[in-house]
Parts: sequence; C-alpha cells; structure tokens
Amino acid sequence: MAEIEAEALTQTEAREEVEGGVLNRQPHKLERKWTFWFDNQSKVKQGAAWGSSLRKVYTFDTVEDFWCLYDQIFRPSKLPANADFHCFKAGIEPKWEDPECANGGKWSISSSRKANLDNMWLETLMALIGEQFDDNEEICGVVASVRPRQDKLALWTKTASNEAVQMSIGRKWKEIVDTADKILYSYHDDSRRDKSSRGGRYSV
Ligand code: MGP
Repeated sequence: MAEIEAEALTQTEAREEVEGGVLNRQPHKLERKWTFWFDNQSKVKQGAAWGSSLRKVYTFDTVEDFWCLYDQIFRPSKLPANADFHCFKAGIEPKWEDPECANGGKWSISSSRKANLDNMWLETLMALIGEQFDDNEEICGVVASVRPRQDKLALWTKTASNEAVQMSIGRKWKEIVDTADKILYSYHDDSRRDKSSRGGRYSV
C-alpha cells in the first residue's frame, strides 16, 4: 500500500518530473486491469430486474488513472442512498451470476460514518491494485454500498467453500481497513435464498 502511495505521482509532481529537459510521463502500470462500476438503484422503476441499473464505468491499469478516477468520481461519500460503487478485476461482473463469482461469497463490514467508509474503501482499493493479498487470485473485487440503515463494504471472493483461504483473506482485510469489529463471510448461494438462511459462515 505504502509502495503504491509512494509511487503515485500527484499531477504537480508529474508536471515537475523532467528528465533531460523532456517531460517524463511514463504511466505506472498495475499488475492487471480493474473496472469501476456504478449502480444507482434509487433510479430503478419498481419491479425492474436486479442489475438493470448496473453500469460498467471505466477500466484502468495505471496508478495515475486510478488516482484520477478515485479523486474525481469514486468516493462512496459522493454516492446517493441505495447506490453502489464496485471495483472488480476486469472481465468479472459484480454479480452472483458471473462464473468467477458463482461459487463465491463476500466478507462484509458495516460503517455508520461516511468518512470511515471512504477510508476503508480507499485502503481496500490500494491493497487490491497493489496485489497485497496472499491469495490475489481468489479476489473478485470490492463493493461500497450506501443504504438508509447503514453503509457497507464487501470484499467478494471466488471459492466460498475454501475456509482456510477465506479466513486468511478476512484476517488480512481486517488489518488493511484497521477495524476491531468482527467481520462476517457469507456465501452468495445463501444470499440467493431467503433472508432467514443468510447468516455468516465464517468470522474474524
Ligand atoms: P444487496 O444490494 O447486496 O444488499 O442485495 P442490500 O441492499 O443491503 O440488502 P440486503 O438484502 O442485504 O438486506 C439486495 C438484493 O438485491 C438481494 O437480496 C437480491 O435480491 C438482489 N441482488 C443483489 N446482488 C448482489 C445480486 C446479484 O448479484 N444477482 C442477483 N440476481 N440479484 C442480486
């Protein structure tokens, strides 16, 4: 995370970075491509299918593009109620139906304060694009949700039944967002069923 922060050039620094009199603006490439999504469910007509308001916004693969997108758009405190931001690996849709997510689940954290949600979202994004998790291949992406009752952050992973891997990801995520609160892991399979069967399967 620190490496990414250190690597990230502010626009002023980029402007000042001159090599032999020539402006050097080589972008800093990420390990892989990521996509930001936006879902504003408050605008959806009643009865519309889930996902009808989900939009792919921008795919990026440089540190510079990430900071620009984050600064200008993707802060959860800018979200209206009942809207979500997602940042997922390019090629994975933030839906239970996506083949990479179909057997997966999510770690969830609730946040009652908007500033806190922004911080946890940013720390998580930096950890994802900086490939900070031991099991990077298990990660699908992260979702920030603003809801009337409580805001939420969810880290989606691929193989819900692999308890050891999920526990390791959950412990690491808690460190990254720096929370002492208990966090719970739920299977997407359980979420598809009625609310009563949705308890957390793992916790850290
Ligand atoms: P949500 O937006 O993840 O949680 O799912 P929210 O709004 O906090 O509400 P709660 O149900 O957790 O209390 C809300 C509802 O949207 C789900 O119950 C599903 O009906 C639907 N939904 C959510 N997701 C992520 C999906 C999905 O990936 N696929 C489909 N088909 N429906 C989904």
